[in-house]
Amino acid sequence: MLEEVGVPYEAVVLDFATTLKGADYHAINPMGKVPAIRHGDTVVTEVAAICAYLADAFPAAGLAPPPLSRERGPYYRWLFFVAGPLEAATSNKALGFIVPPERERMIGYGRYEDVMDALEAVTQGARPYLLGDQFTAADVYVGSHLAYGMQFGTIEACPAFECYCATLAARPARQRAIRIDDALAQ
Ligand SMILES: N[C@@H](CCC(=O)N[C@@H](CS)C(=O)NCC(=O)O)C(=O)O
Repeated sequence: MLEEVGVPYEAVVLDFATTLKGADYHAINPMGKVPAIRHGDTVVTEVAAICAYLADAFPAAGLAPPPLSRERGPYYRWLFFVAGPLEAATSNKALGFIVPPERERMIGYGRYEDVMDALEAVTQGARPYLLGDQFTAADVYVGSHLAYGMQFGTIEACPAFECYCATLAARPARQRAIRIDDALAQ
């Protein structure tokens, strides 16, 4: 997302066992989890919120539909869908937590299969992005979850996911971000 925004930023790399759990970082995110961003005095945590915040804070990058546009509907819909139902469904599946059928009504995502079907339908309809021609922060977030999930086996690949993710993978910002991550991982 930061690469898509295209403004200079400083990355602070934390260590899982030490600095991530230290007092300095807990003052930023009491959850002791990454990522978090600081923009002036504003701190934002939660990836979906960070993406939405950055898109609004840097409108020149064109990463969100205009505030009063009806396109804000699907834009928020898919950001929140992934932060809630998809994240919970894939985490539970990866850990082997099975929701008994008679309790599906009390779980926000209901059934893992329904979450996947909803995402398959929306990615199948992407032209080529979720909102049509305009690439937005929702594509950054939805696409990252799908690509990561397929890579690590928490999401089963299907042609619609693969085609949508291939479009996103071709973006120069995405390629720069991968190079930055890979360099950090060495
Ligand atoms: N709800 C958070 C989840 C963040 C998250 O899962 N962070 C993991 C990334 S590996 C983390 O920091 N884990 C380290 C830990 O909990 O110690 C978000 O959307 O940003």
